[in-house]
Order: sequence, then structure tokens, then C-alpha cells
Amino acid sequence: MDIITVKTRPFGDQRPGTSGLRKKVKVFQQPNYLENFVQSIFDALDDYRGQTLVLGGDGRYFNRPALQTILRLAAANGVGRVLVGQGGILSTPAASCVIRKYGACGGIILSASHNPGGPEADFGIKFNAANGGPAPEKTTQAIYRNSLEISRYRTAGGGEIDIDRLGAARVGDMAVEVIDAVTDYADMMQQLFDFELMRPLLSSGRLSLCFDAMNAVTGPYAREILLRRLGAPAASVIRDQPLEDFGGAHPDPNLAHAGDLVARMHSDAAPDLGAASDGDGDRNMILGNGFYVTPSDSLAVMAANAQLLPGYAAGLAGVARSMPTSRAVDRVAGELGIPCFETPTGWKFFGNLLDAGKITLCGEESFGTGSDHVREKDGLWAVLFWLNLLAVRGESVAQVVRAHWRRFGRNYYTRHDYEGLDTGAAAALMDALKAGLPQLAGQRFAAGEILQADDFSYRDPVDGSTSSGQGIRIMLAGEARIVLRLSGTGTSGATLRVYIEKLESDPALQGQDPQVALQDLIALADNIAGIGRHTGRSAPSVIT
Ligand code: VG1
Ligand code: CO
Repeated sequence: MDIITVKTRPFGDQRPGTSGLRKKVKVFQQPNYLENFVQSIFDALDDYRGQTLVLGGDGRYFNRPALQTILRLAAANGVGRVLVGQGGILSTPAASCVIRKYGACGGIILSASHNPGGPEADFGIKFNAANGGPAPEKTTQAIYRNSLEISRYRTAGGGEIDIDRLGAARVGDMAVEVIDAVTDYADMMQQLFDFELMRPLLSSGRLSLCFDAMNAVTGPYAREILLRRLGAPAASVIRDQPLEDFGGAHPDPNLAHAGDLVARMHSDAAPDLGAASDGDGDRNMILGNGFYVTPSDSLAVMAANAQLLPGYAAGLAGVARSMPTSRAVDRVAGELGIPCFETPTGWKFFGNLLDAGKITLCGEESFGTGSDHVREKDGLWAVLFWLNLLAVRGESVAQVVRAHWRRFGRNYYTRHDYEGLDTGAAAALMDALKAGLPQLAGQRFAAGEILQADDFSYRDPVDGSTSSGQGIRIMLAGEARIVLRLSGTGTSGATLRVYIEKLESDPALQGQDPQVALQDLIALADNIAGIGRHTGRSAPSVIT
């Protein structure tokens, strides 16, 4: 094989964020930019030579050329075999499934997830380890250090590999297998859920759904699973063609970006379940007829009902949630008598807990839920979980959630995002907030008394590693809480996320609009953090 060593220089900005390296496509298109990062990944690993690597992405613009570049680098660096999703496609959970199923040493996933795509938009790359999950912090830090010192990368000569045709090929000594991107994942879903129960209900229309693939990667997965294997009518899946620019839309399944679906769920023609997934298929939004389920509630409902579903009939070992996620699931864990872990934002922090068998279900407020079946959050899995649950209980989404609130209390919840902020102004806001933390405890406001205020730090109970500076927590009486942190996935300016929550145990008071129920806390967040003053904004860009 023709191995070429190319001299290069560090870029200095290749620090992975919450979920891999995300930049504008134009940044990735600079000569050597992608190559430097991929070489830095190989240099951070010690056991990949001769082994299997999984490669795929969400199909966004630049996916295809990036994939060819990575194949050449992989061959020159001594990878034994690469499994590539057909057409370069693998949803993030499917990639996790394939890594685990074929004993790969890891995988490279090309995605910027919920960020928009296209020549002027975003691209991303992340490395997943042999357990199928996002590389832990010690690996991402090693990748970053390598990227600051890199002076050469290795690549191979040769032409392009045809990634659209299933089958085997070679790049020099390295085998390339183009695999069906959907089958392994669909088979796994069929193991976890009761397809026999759901199929007659879905095919006869007794249980109806609308799944919005948002022109992103889940289209082919949804067609195979929901339409072909479960027999739902064709119109049950919308925007099911993966497009390089997601049709110009923002592939982020929330109330702001899945507007058509939300409108349909509030119309006379609303099906029983509405759902959407994001660019790379790991997020989910769940809606009922005229009803929105917050992701935090969705996790809690899943935990409370898991035993009704075949894949989880044995019960849950434990649960985990990211710190900003509402504490609704904590209440379920308390009642079930199982442990509940609080981790920093980002799926990589769940990996050790899942591997150690300490948890079965986990989730984040950012439309992410998952289980120990893979090591990523999983959008379609969540949709199937809900469908199976509705089929078993024979109730509507709203009935299931309201009954849950009556039993466990309702954790009113909202997240306010301030996007595209001046980076300096956002940093100044956080610095001032941190400086004022010691004075907050004991102060009384209309929203209640502040009991505790800190900067969240996490010690991993499995490997003892610590991660500090993971977000400001302000805890108030009455199980109310305000959390503030800066996003680690954006590609321009800074995004401030403000998470607000309050418990309401009285069923008579559980039917309010969260923005109303939480208004005192929303005002207090602005008061304490000086959001308007620092950012010049009078309202958030997105409310979820
Ligand atoms: C966001 C979410 C976080 C999620 C991450 C990756 O990160 O808040 O919960 O794990 O996106 O999701 P941040 O740092 O911007 O808040 V995905 O679907 O974009 O890979
Ligand atoms: Co995603």
C-alpha cells in the first residue's frame, strides 16, 4: 500500500465539546483540518491496529468526502477493517449498536447532530469507544492534546471506495465492508419491544402515530421499523428522506423546530402519538393528542413503567439523569428503591454507569433518553418504548402522564436558551454569577428561599475521575431549582442555557402552563444572573 506521510501544523481549535468536534463546514474544508483531527484520534488510541472500526454519519453535507478521507487515514494507520454504513449513513444509536455487535474497537461518527447542515452550516466528528459510547473525557482530552502538537499525518493513495453498494472492498491492506445501515439496529429493536402486540394495533389504525424524521438520518430506520416491520400506514412517517441540508430546516426535535408536527398534534386529525428525532437520530420529542411531554417527564414515565415492556421486564438496576434534567425520575427511583445518579451534561458520562451495570435507563432534558441496549441516547428506541407502553396500557399519552403526576407529583420544567451571544458577554455573566455564589444561600425571594448554590462537580463512581465546572445550580425551598450553563455544542458565539424547575404535588395545581407556573423562578434567574444586563436580550431565543 502507498502510505504517504504529510507534514502539517496544529490548528489550535480542535477541542471536542459536549459531543465531539463541531465547526462550520468551511472550517472542516480547510486543507488538513479533518486529517489533523482524525490522526489525533488514532494517536490517542493504543489498541486499534488490525482491528475493526465503524464509520458512518448523519448524511449531512461533507459527509461523503470526509468519509473517503477517513478511510485513507485509517488504512495508512493500520486499521484492519472498516464497517461503513451504506451511503455513509449510520444514525448515532445504530453506530453504537454496530460497534458492540461486531466487537469493533470503536467508531467514527460524522455528525453535528441537531445543528443545521449545508455548505454554510455545521459539520462534526466524534469518536466512540469499544463499548459503543462517546469517548470518555480522558480520551477526548488526549485527542485535543495531540491536535495541539501534531506535525504529520499518514494517509494512503488510491481511488475512492464505492460506499453505495453493499459488499467488500480494500484500501491497501485494510478491508472495507459496506453494510446495511438499518438491519442490525432494527433487529435489536425487535428484541426489546413487543412487535407482535403493536403490529395489529398500528396496521389497523387502532393506535396511530406521526413520526417526523426532519429530513435527517432516521427516515430509513423509521420506514423499516414503523412501516415495514410494524405495518403502520405510509403517512405515519413524514420528512423521511435524509437530505444533505435537512431541507434547510434545523433538525432539532423541539416545539420550535418541529412546528408542523406540533400543529398536527393539536389538530382534529391528531394521531395518538407524535414524535420527532434529530439530525443523527439520537434525540426524541414525544407528543400526545394535544399534549407535549417534557423529556424529563418522559424519562420518569419510562422508569415507572419499564417493567411492562419485554426488554425491561426484569426491572431496572438503577437510573441516571444529567444534572440539568428535572428531578422527576429521582422520585420514581425513590419509590422503586433503586439508585439514581446525577451526571454532567453529555452522554459520555453515562457510559461507565451502564458498563458497570449500575443503571438500566438514563436521560437528559435535551430530548435524549436511552438504556443499556446501546451506549448512546436513542430516538427511535424512545418512540417504540412509548408506542409499546400505549399498546400495553391502552391509554392516551396525556392519561399516562397525568396519572404519573398524580402519583409522583409534577416537576414543572422549562429550558430557556439564549443563542448567538457575544462570547465575552456570556463569559462575563458566568464569571459574575460564580463570584456571587457564596452570598446566595439563605437569601429569600418571591420564588422562595435559596438553600444552596454551587458549581456542579462530578466524581464518577466507577473510575473515580472528576469533572468540575459543569453548571451553576441554585436550589430553593419546595424542590425548586435554577441551573445555568453555557452550551458546548454551538459553532458561533455562545449559547446560555437556563433550566428551571419546581415540584407541584397538589393534583389540583398540576394543569398550568409551565411558563406561568415557573414565572417567579424565571424572573429570579434573570435577577440573579443579570441575563438582560449582560446579554442585551429581553427574551430567550428558544423555549423548550
Ligand atoms: C447539548 C445538550 C446535551 C446533549 C448534547 C449532545 O449540549 O444540552 O444534553 O448531550 O447537546 O446532543 P450543550 O453542551 O449544547 O448543552 V446531540 O443530539 O447534539 O449529540
Ligand atoms: Co443528536
